[in-house]
Amino acid sequence: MNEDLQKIAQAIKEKDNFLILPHVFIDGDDLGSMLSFAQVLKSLGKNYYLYSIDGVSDTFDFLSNKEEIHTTLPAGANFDVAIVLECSSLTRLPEGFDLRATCSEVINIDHHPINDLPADYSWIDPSFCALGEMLYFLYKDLGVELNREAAEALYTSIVSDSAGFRYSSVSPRTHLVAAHLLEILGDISYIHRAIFSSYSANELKLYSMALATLQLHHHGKIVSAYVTAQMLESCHLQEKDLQSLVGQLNVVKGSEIFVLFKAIDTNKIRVSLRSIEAPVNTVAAKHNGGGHKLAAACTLEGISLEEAMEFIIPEAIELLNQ
Ligand SMILES: [Mn+2]
Repeated sequence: MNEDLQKIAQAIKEKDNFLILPHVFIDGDDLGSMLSFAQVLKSLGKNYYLYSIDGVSDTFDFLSNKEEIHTTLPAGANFDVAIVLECSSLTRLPEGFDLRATCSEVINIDHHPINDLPADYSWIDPSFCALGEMLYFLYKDLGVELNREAAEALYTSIVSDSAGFRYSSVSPRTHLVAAHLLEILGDISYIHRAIFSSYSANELKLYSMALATLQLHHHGKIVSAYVTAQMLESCHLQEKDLQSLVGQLNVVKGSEIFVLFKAIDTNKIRVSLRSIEAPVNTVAAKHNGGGHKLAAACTLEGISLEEAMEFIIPEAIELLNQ
């Protein structure tokens, strides 16, 4: 049995008041993880508060109990334990939020390879394709029978982070977990449709604008595109609506690395990297970013979009030449 997991399960059994929070720019994996955790803590008779400054995007409107997620903390809030979800460092927490002042103990769970969050209990395992897949085993250890809501939330986590079981991070274990969730849920087609086939007209408009900036580098092995604040504004969208855009670049035949440049804040260029095989987190790490081998991100400050491209594209080329 996994020792880190067991220690976390024990800590959860002993405490009563929990704060559950993900990193900023919450994604489907965190959302499903938070909502499933809520169901599990409820069945254990614990008190909990779900906190994400980003709220819940329309994509996930189908999730039961999504209204349990709060975008603010009550004044003077204090908890026994914070359960921090895939947060590689304190800088990934909401600005101005003091983790230690708010929570006596910190549980840190992540499936990203690099995680330096100071915590009392950490369980970090990059062999899982989603945090939701990890949590399935924690809930099992806690002896909790998953209800429909928890199964729906966990399935959403796994499907979101694996792009519908398409990534190399998916293992036989992923499918075994999904099979059990499917037994509980019955029909899951509505989850796939909501996540992968539910673009708004504004989103499609933005995608067409971003695709118009498409560039091929290094004999078509690297694909890049960019989005500006003006594009977002003209489509009435926000940065959080861009999460799946970089994945849309992964359709060019023969391409291996996909880079999306986001020139949204003044003097800051956020870069999302995706890859078929090359470890793009090494490129992100050069600029104090992080992520998985095949999905990483970094922020370049004080430079223009053109300069950011001049930095990143040669580094991506170098990676392919290694
Ligand atoms: Mn994840």
